[in-house]
Amino acid sequence: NKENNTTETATGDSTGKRFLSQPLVSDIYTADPSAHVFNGRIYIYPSHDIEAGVAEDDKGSHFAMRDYHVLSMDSINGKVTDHGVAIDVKDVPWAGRQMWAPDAAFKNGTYYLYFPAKDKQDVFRIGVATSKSPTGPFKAEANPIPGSFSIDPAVFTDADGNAYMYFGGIWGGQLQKWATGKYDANGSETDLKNDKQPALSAKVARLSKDMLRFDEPVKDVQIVDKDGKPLLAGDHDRRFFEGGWMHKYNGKYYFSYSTGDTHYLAYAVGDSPYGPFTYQGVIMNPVQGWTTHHSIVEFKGKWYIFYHDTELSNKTHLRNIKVTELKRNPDGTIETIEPMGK
Ligand code: FUB
Repeated sequence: NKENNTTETATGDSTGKRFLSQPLVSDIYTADPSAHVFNGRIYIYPSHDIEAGVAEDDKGSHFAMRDYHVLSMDSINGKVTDHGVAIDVKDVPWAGRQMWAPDAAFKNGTYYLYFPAKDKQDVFRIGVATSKSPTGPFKAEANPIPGSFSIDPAVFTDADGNAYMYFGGIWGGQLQKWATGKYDANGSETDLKNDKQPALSAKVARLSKDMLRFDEPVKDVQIVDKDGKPLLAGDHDRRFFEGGWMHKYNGKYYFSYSTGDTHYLAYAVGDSPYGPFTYQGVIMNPVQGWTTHHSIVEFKGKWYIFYHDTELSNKTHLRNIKVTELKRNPDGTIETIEPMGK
């Protein structure tokens, strides 16, 4: 285990840029932080970025990660412990490459790690691995979750005990290749190329009681505007791209996500875990780096957003995770965060 000190003060790099928060760890590159509070401690399940020497392309081939580390801390400004390798791609029987953004859940004494990876046919699937400890090591199931596809699983457990997986991502995340319900290897590498049609939706499915399977057919996560009309594919400032997350506040369901090529973290609110979700606005303006990805968690009465940028490397595939407070207005709307400071 390694420990790092962290504070939540604004920092600047050698070029004089201002950053709202500083990296939580600096001896490995980390991204896509999914944070949870288990037994009063914060556990973070990030991607572990590496320099794999793969050329950059629109498919995200340069994000060639091979394992996951779990990080933890007992307070937001406290020491961060790196618990080492929790699972390696070589220990996942079905996986070929690219361990992308994971998430975790806890139920009945077992911790579940959910993760996307390309299978041996180079198709993204979502796997699950289990452990009796929040920090692993995690043991992978022999096969990906049946019926799973694309990337970025986020598992939300509602007050009634039902757990739902939100997932999906367009472009390199391959969601557009599943538009007909079957994988089309020759499908577009970006989106459906029809800006006037409703945008591709994130997906949601309730998980089985054992947390290892989908318990129902996968459904669309519909995001609509204030008039109830689906956001269109050409609406790049607002439409879903990847990195979905669900949290509940005052009885409302907040679905938040990245807009990808326009680099916003946006959110939409609904009355049920299935939506529809009405677009509300931007949670975070663009960070340094192409990707933006987050999680939202309540800890000791305050809400926090974990996110990443590229402060340490200034390279889009070598990212570092950060945290800052998430503030809300009295009506439940979220204040927009400026990650480069003010
Ligand atoms: O880390 C690889 C990919 O980059 C994630 O799956 C996306 O959400 C983006 O952050």
